[in-house]
Amino acid sequence: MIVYGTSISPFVRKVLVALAEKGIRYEHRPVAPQAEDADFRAASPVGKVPAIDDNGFRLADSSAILDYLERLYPQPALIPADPKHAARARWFDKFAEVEFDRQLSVVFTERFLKPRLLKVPGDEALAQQALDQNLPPLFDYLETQITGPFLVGDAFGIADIAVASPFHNLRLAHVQVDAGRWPKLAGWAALTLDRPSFVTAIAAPAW
Ligand SMILES: N[C@@H](CCC(=O)N[C@@H](CS)C(=O)NCC(=O)O)C(=O)O
Repeated sequence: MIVYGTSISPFVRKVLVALAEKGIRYEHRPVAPQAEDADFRAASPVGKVPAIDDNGFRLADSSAILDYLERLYPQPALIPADPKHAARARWFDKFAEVEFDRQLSVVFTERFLKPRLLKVPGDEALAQQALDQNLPPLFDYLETQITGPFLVGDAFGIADIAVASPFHNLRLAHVQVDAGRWPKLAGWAALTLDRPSFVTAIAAPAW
């Protein structure tokens, strides 16, 4: 299986973590979003990362890819069997992308991507607004949801993968979750990012 996409993308990281959790061998091609690479563009019609090519079966979108991996390699399960747990896991997967990553990517773009990679100044006011106003309500919500080591049920799964993945981008932007204000969230994020699968995914090449 070929996995396309830079490892600094939280969505690519989701796929790399799931592959590591399931012990699936893969070849990683760390292309940038919208790269001209023809094989990548064949797998990702709109040029977003991640995408995969599994012996000619091409697929984009981290959630679709995680569903595919789960059907192909059911063990260890990353999507709960219990209907309510499965539905909540999907909710967190969507929450991570639609609510959480949208705000967090402002911080990541202005404090990391622009100054460090694109070599242009970031808009610090935008980053600070996301940190002061937009992210805290989302952190407040997550703080109420954490009752143990896993976000849903009693096993690690896609909810943990999807929500923890963008937290590494906060680290890249030198932002720490305030453990005084959100102790459960800070503890859960640190524990999850320390899992061997996350360590492997984070160490994967970015370019
Ligand atoms: N729903 C997609 C989102 C993927 C996504 O937005 N990836 C970003 C990088 S983090 C991207 O490729 N952006 C390029 C673009 O929007 O043109 C997924 O879960 O894979």
